[in-house]
Amino acid sequence: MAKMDDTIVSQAIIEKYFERLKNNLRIDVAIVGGGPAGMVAAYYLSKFGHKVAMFERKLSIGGGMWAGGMMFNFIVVQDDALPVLKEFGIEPEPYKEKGYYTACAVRTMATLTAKATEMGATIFNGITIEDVVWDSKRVSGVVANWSVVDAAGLFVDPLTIKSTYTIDATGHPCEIVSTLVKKNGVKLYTPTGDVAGECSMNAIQGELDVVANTREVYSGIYVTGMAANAAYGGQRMGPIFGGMLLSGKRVANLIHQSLSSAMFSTAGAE
Ligand code: 48F
Repeated sequence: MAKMDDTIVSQAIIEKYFERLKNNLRIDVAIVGGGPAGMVAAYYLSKFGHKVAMFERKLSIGGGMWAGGMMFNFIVVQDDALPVLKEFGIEPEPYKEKGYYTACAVRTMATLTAKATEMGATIFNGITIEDVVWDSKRVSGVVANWSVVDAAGLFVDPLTIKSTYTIDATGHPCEIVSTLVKKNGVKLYTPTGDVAGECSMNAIQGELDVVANTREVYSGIYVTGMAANAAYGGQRMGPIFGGMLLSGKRVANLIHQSLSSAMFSTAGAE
């Protein structure tokens, strides 16, 4: 084996990371949150050919999916979501009750991640999005910092990434849209003009709500997954995940339509 030089290991990591960071300063879509909804959106948007970067606060992507229900690491999906799983090459097991399927939570999340990155999506983990870029009319990017800076309570100025569209896929807290409202007092496209807040558990209704609520919530920013139900006041649904997958697919389709329209080309174009 050739003699190893520790500084070449460091140099390789530094060069590759900064190349990736520089290459993602202007993107078509910034996805905040690496749970199931965000990951499915990353896959489909990349498949459409858009430049997509996902920012995840934790080192491990996956959000709530890893833990199934109450840390029993299986998920349940229903008939409607099977085409999405099939697209990813995941074959869930039919349960004895008709219309219900089970899948290993860990394997499902790992596969969604593998396929999204294979399709071209870039993932930045360990990064918290603390704010958006806003010109008093439209959201046009995200403001990023290391999650450890936040955890340590340090004051360190963040860096900015410009994106034609932003997706809030932060799950139950709907963090990015909430920050947008709190800081700027904007009126959202929700019935109240504010983040309505998620309602209590009702799996059937929650699954319908999460797909219906997946949309542009303010100019330039969309909500998907539980963030959509938090924004529009939909119900929660627990460890049934079909709605998350369908919501991720829907937000990708909606943004693809907008990016394909005459209004915007790609974020990379000046
Ligand atoms: O919570 P999460 O899995 O959201 P989701 O995709 O799925 C919800 C389900 O897991 C489950 C459910 C199913 O029925 O109800 O709860 O809607 O993933 C959200 C991710 O966003 C990250 C967070 O760490 C998690 O991995 N996140 C939250 N805020 C930020 C963030 C932020 N400001 N910056 C970066 N990442």
